[in-house]
Formats: sequence, C-alpha cells, structure tokens
Amino acid sequence: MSVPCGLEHSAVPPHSPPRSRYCEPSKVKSPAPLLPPSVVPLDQRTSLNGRLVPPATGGLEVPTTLPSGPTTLRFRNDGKHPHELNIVQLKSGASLKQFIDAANAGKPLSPMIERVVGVLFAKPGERSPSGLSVDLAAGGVYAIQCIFKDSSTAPAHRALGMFTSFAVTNARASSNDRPAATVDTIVANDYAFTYPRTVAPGRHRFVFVNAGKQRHEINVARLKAGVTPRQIAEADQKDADINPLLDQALGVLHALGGQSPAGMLELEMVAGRVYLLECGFSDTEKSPPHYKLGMSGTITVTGR
Ligand SMILES: [Cu+2]
Repeated sequence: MSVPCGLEHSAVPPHSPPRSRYCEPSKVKSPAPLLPPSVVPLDQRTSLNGRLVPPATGGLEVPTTLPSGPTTLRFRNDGKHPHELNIVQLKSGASLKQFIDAANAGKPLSPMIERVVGVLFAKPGERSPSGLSVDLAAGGVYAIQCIFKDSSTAPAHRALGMFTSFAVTNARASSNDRPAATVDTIVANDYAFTYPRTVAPGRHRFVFVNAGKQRHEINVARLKAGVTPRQIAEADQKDADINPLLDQALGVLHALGGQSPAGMLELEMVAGRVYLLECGFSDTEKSPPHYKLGMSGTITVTGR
C-alpha cells in the first residue's frame, strides 16, 4: 500500500472505493507528485463507453464552456464499468494535451495544476450519488479524467480516451444553481482528522482543509446498514478488504500539506447511517497508509 493511485501514474487504480483506490506496492515505481485526476462539469456531460460527451450532441470531447461562479458538478455513468470524475483546474498556459500526455507518461502533474477540485464516483448506469461544489474561476480551464482500470494490468481509462476539459467564461452562473446546505469542515493533521462526529440528516457540503505537512485526503464512503465502525477498524488492522462493508463510494477531496481543494463534497446524509472517512496516502512506499496511523473515522447521521 503506498502512493494513492489517483495521484500516481504508475499506480494501479481503483475498482471501487476507499481501499482499492490505492496502488499495489509492487507496482509502484516512483512516488510521483500529486495529481488529482479528472473531473467533468456535470449535469452537462455524460460518460459513454469511456468517453465524456455532452448529452445534447452525442459528440466526443466537444469543447464546452461553463459560466463562472458557484456550481455543483455531478455525472452520470452510461458505461458498463465503474467510472470517476476526477477534476483539477489547470494552470494558465497548461493545455489539456500537455496534462494528459504527462499523465500517460507518468510524469509529475502538479506543475500543471492550479488547484485540485476533487473526485466523484458512479457505478455503471448510475449517477454519482454526490456532487462537487466549486466556485468556477472566470477564465479557468478545468481538466477531467478517469483513472480507473478494468483490471490491474489494463490501461487507465484516461489512456483509452476518457478525459476532457471545459473552459469557464466571464459570465456568472445563476446563484440559484446551488441549493442551500449545511457546511461542515474536516481538518487533516499529520495524522488525524478533526471533524463533526455526528451531523443532522439532509444535504451537507464538506470542506477539506489540510493543516498538516503531508499530503492528505478524505475518501468518503457510506457503510452498509448495520455495519459498525468497529468492524471497519478490525478489517483495517488485518489488512482485510473493507469493500464488502461499504455500500457507496461518495468521493474524494485531497490536498498537499497546507492547502485545501477548490471543491466541496456535497452529500445527502441519510438519517441513521454511518459514513467512513479515511486517508489512504502513505508518506513513502514502505510506510503505512495514513488510515493506520489514525486517519480513519466515522460520521453518524442522527435521526432514524
Ligand atoms: Cu493522510
């Protein structure tokens, strides 16, 4: 277990949430810097056979623009495999082609990233259960990709063409685009989270702040009904697969030390359910994943 796949080109990607997002140690060559993968402005695009396409045209990778300002991104997976929407804002002057070429070549991406936004997941034939709320920067270009692989030896979906970008215009988005929601903040330190242990049911936006020196993430998933936090802790201690204990992967927010992503994870918190937060990053290939150092926790939703 070492470098998070989302940030590592040589990594073996995610098939499903938390744990499986991370690389198999033997496959990791050199821990490359950062990079959050792909994301797409949702609601305006869908993924079809591994390509992100605007639903209105059915075309492939058609240039798209969005107005600036507060926006919530979601996506629908029209394919037969799990996909993600992994989005970052590119630095001015960095093109999508440069970014994707660098990613496919396993080169560091952080020099091309102005700011990471976050990652959403969707199962085949479904919409992402959560959203990414972001204040789109006028004039900004956002790159989106999917780094999932269909098997450990298969190419990343990005290498199959599953990437795109959109440009943000100077027009302002309607302020009604984003419904009201409670905002909760999760702070990461080396190596613990500070966060609300319980929240009320309903729509919440989670802000992630990395106050530590290392890179951290919150990888959020909902536990299956009846599964307890203790079962997760025991599975983690034994390095067992926790995926059978989860019913939905909800997304990832990640940031380098001292930074915070541009995106907020927007979740519909269901009464009585328990949500898992974990950081799967490791400081080196040989060091333990952060969730084993204390960066694992749960949020329980009040009510029934
Ligand atoms: Cu961490």
